[in-house]
Amino acid sequence: MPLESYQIAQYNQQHEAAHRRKFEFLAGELGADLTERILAKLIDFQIAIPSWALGTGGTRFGRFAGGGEPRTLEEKIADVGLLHSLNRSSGAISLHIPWDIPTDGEAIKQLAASHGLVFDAMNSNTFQDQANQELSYKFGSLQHTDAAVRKQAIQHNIDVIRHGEALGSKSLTVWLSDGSSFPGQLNFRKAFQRTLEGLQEIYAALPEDWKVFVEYKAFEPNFYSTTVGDWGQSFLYASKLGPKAYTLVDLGHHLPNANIEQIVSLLLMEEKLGGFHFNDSKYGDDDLTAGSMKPYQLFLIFNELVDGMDARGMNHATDLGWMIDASHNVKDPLEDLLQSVEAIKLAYAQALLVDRVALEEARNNNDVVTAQEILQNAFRTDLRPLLAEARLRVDAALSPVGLFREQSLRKKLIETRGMKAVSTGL
Ligand code: LRH
Ligand code: MN
Repeated sequence: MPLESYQIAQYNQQHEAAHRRKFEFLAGELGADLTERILAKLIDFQIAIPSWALGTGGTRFGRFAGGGEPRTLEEKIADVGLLHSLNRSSGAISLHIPWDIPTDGEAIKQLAASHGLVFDAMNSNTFQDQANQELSYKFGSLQHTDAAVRKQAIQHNIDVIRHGEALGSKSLTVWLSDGSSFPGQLNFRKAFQRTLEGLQEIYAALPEDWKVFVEYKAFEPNFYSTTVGDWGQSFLYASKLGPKAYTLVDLGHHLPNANIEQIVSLLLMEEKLGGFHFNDSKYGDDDLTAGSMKPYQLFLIFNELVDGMDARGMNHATDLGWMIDASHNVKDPLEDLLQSVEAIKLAYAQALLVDRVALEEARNNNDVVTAQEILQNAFRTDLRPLLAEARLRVDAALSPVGLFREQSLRKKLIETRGMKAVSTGL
């Protein structure tokens, strides 16, 4: 492990005085009760790291590896363990099969536990053809007109569930790239029916205490229709499948200017919101750092989440799947993930700051200005000292990126793994 706990303690000592000043001032503004309530919520809130985003990402135009990337599942677990030691907020890893097949489930489970990690949702992959694969997914998987291709895809998802059971995971995310690229290519009704039948066979293979997340996406890699193309279609599948099926909201999977916070509030109200793939985007499924393009939207999404989850008495930390799904084309993958976790927890903390009684009163009085002021005051309150204090109280780094840089951790990873080390994933 390139980072020891004494190095974190030493770093925090050097930076504690400045932190204490900022934190004391903020706590004075918020009051002790609210401060402690938000701190307790922040400390419990863990975000799963995608195993496919620990290396450098790329596009069809190019990929510029940064060196020291994890070459095996064991090295990926060590990297997520490093993130978790820096922010004590990344206590889970979400695996993608077959990019990360755990050959020895028990050994992998113990290795993860030694880093304080558990396994979040498993991800299947029927959007690529593997070398040893018999039938191609060129024209889709569960929607395919050929029953043998559908059978192959169903079996793959069942295999992924079995891998997850060995690791202690409790959920499966199914993202289907299925769709069409030209008008006339696909019978939408039959594609829906075939996909539903396939998902029903996968659903039937779920252990009693598991969930399945149906992830929707507007376009790419198909550019005319996507068979699970929006929240309505995902909601339809999840409703027809049964109580263990939910929708999964990847922030980058919407058409421009979609009101994602409204979608979230309704899926939560209908008890069909399963979880998130957090990232940000300006144009398409850009998979950029969470909160890097539209931080106010991320806050508004958490504002609906806190409101809707409290309305149903849900546990913020455990009742939904909190996961990142990003790709790092120009940034250090680990620094980028640290920034995403920070942005997500900042939006959550700001949502916890909202005075919901005053907000409802303003809404009932159609006092639009006051309602907006209440939200923007929370969004414009700098709660970063609160996030730093939450980390300090659990022996994480006051500034995770700061310590990652100060300790030259990427350089140390390159020294052990080399510049050419390449990670599986996108
Ligand atoms: C599809 C997606 C899906 C993953 C893949 C890596 O765009 O968001 O969640 O399987 O990215
Ligand atoms: Mn995703």
